[in-house]
Amino acid sequence: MPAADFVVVANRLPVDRVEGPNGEEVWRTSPGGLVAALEPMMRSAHGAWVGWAGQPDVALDPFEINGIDLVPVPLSAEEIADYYEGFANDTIWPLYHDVIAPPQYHREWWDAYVRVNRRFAEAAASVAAQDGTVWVHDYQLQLVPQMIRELRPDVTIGYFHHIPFPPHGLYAQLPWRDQVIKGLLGADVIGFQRAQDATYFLTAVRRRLRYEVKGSSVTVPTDDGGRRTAVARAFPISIDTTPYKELAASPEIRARAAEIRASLGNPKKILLGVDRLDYTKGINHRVKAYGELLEDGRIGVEDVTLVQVASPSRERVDAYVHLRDEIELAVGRINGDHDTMGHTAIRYLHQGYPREEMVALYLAADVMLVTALRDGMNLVAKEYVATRADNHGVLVLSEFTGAADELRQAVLVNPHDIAGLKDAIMRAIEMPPAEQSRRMRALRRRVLENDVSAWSASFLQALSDVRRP
Ligand code: GDG
Repeated sequence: MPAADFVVVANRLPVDRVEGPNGEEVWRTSPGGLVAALEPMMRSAHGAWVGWAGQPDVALDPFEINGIDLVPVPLSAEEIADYYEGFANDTIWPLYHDVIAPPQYHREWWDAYVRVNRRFAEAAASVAAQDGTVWVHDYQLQLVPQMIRELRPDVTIGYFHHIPFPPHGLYAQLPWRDQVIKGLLGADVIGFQRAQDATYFLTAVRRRLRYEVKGSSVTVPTDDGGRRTAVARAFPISIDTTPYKELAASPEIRARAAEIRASLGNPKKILLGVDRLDYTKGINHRVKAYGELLEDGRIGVEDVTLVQVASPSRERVDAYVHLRDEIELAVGRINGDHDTMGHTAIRYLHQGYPREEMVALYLAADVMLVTALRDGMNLVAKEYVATRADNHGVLVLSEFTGAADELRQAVLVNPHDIAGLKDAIMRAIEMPPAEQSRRMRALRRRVLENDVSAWSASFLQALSDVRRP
């Protein structure tokens, strides 16, 4: 494999091992906005993607799929438990999402995180071409920028943080708080979803390391007694709008949306939630608000149905096991109290679906409920908007998502305020078509103009500006 001018480093490679037509195992690319955004760049510059292939205890040689060179990083089952499920998903994830669940601090998890981050950094350093560019992604790999810089001072390093960065009062809990920000500062550009996240990060840098911060620039001392500049600012991520627009226009998908409505008994209004089953997404708050509206008699099951897709996620982490129990208990109670033979209150689906079915659901939904308690961006909100070509439909959106900074014409809510959330749902259900259309038009303009390729272009531009000012 030749040296790569452009290297992406992410926890997962953009592929899954699936069963082929003759029962044999084959690789299939997993569709995602990130892959779509980076594919053109990966092909034109010679590109490589470094990440875990998704199977524990398997060592694989680099291979190519659809013109992208993939460099698998092996992880043992124990490392997945300690580095990924442990430190990434049970320490950093809850701490960075406002401690909605209590973060667990374990020194063995941290040790595994350091060890695995070093392995990713070594893999990236060994494939990057002289003076190449490396783009590291997300909270699983916060130490990688600095580790790559030590190994390969010639390369330009970018880092993008997909989740929130917490206020200093919370960040300060982290026993390894100085090491983590030093790790991130190894990058030339550190990208965040919201301006607020960048501000919190810069505050941590000033308070903990006492480095000089001016605007979005940090002066970082180097080992040889010199100094360099790192830039930390917001680059709100978006979606690849093309497949959503195309699927939404397809007659088969439109027919499927009508079929979904019919199978729910053709209620007047369908409310929809689509989330990974995660405590940050506010699924329980949404279910509670909807249940109370039924209880209060403000809506009836014949008229308004809630469809909730909660796709399985992190099922070996305790907090997720408990969350699932809580949600399913609440849904079961509400359905038990309110269902009729012909109508269900909540159609709850603990399943993952192909993208075609997701788009059919978006088309069938009159109201999209995004009630996250904290969310880096929330792409579901943008996907819903991208599919609403007729400018109908209402997005109810939590203020605590990155998307709320951009999607100001949504019905914005504080999901902790159940009374306010109930009123917002009623307002969405009753919103006149002219108002829906005025809001949706503005939302669509925003999402379609700022798609994921605009996002990656602006990040890469900032990266080349900082390296060659
Ligand atoms: C992290 C940050 C940030 C979900 N269920 C199914 C399915 N999905 C797709 C959605 C959407 C994606 O997964 C979820 O993206 P979100 O942005 O909503 O949330 P996270 O997974 O938490 O993502 C987040 C994001 O990174 C990007 O930076 O926005 O804040 O937490 O695309 O459609 N897709 C299919 N079947 C499902 O069942 N096909």
